Amino acid sequence: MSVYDDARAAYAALGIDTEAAFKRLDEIAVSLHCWQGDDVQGFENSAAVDGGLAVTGNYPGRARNAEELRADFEQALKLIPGKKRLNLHAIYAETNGKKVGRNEITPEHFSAWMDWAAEKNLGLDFNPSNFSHPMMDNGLTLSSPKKEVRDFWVEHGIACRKIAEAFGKRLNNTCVTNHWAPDGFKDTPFDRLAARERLADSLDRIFAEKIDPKYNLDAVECKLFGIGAESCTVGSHEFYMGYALKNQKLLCLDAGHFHPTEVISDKLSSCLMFFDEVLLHVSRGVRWDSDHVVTLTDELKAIAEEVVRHNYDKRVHIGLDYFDASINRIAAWVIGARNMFKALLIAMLEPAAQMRAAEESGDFTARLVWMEEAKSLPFAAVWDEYCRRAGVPVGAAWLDEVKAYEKNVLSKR
Ligand code: RNT
Ligand code: ZN
Repeated sequence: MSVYDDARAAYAALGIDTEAAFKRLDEIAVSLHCWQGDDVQGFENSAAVDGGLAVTGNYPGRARNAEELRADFEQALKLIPGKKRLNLHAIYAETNGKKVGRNEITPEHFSAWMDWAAEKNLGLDFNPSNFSHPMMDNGLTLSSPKKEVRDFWVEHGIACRKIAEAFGKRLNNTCVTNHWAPDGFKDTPFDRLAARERLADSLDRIFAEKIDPKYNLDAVECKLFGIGAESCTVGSHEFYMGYALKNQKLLCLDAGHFHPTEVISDKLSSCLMFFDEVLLHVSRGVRWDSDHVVTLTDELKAIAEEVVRHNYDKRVHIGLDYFDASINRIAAWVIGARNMFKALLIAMLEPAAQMRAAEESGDFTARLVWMEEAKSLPFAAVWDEYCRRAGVPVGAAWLDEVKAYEKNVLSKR
């Protein structure tokens, strides 16, 4: 008997089918964010990263161009089981050295990405890049009081939706486009409403053209505060919750965008009563930072439990969002993505029937016992088997491959 066989039998004794969990997990995609590979720099040779995004660390080997980023990503893909997608930002356009305004980018500037994604059988997701740009006006983009600033970012948003539509068509795979604007105020604004009205108006203009949801779905991402936007964020949770519901957009919930004890796992069941679909930016907030590498925390497990317990497999689009330049960037991708899949698998292996029965009969003692018992079930053996069947390294063995790649490729940059 292998370790997996033992684990499988232990789960079966509780009425849990590990093989069914494998099949279910195979169908859930996780969208990996390209920006972990190059510290959110993109290929524009633009100034330092801003808009409340702060990437710290100077680990050697950052991807400096599209070829390097794709090669690094391919290395990461080999080490992660499960269905993967790639999430791109507009700043990753390839313009052949030509300066192309963000309001002028077209699907052509992403043709190499599309060819590559088609070859690798990867779905693509997309994001307008409303940061690190001279058209940022005192931290404002879509909500700037200056019409020319708003117009520029509206044109950018429109251009991005066209690119996303092209992704969806070319790959025959729906693209999710996430619209996030860092707009906010360091100090207390007098008129919060005016800024919010301008943001809503700009969004209306971006979304004016209908795009077939088969090709592109738009999501809007809120935030409560950020670096340089401590006093007011224009696109707050209430703003986007209202906007998205009224205008039938997806709501994007980023795990690092709320107050430190506020969790998105608790928001899912409420939001999905009223939204058909939501997008997640799975991240890990630490004090004032919203973007640490995703680890197997209680909150990550709770997010996965919500998806699994309520059968949100098709209604929750899972994306990762963090950036750490202080460790090997490929390892950062692998750690976060493997943890996301692992958390989903653990959730699929919980003694759900026992917990539900205990809760329904009002036996909260038994419910607590089962919740605690779930924490020491042999899921590691099941996870290892999942990795083995997917043809990716088991346990920490993947690190050897990352180290070899670092030695042979990254260290030469
Ligand atoms: C920032 C948002 C946003 C970005 C990326 C780069 O707080 O979370 O999603 O991290 O789009
Ligand atoms: Zn995010």
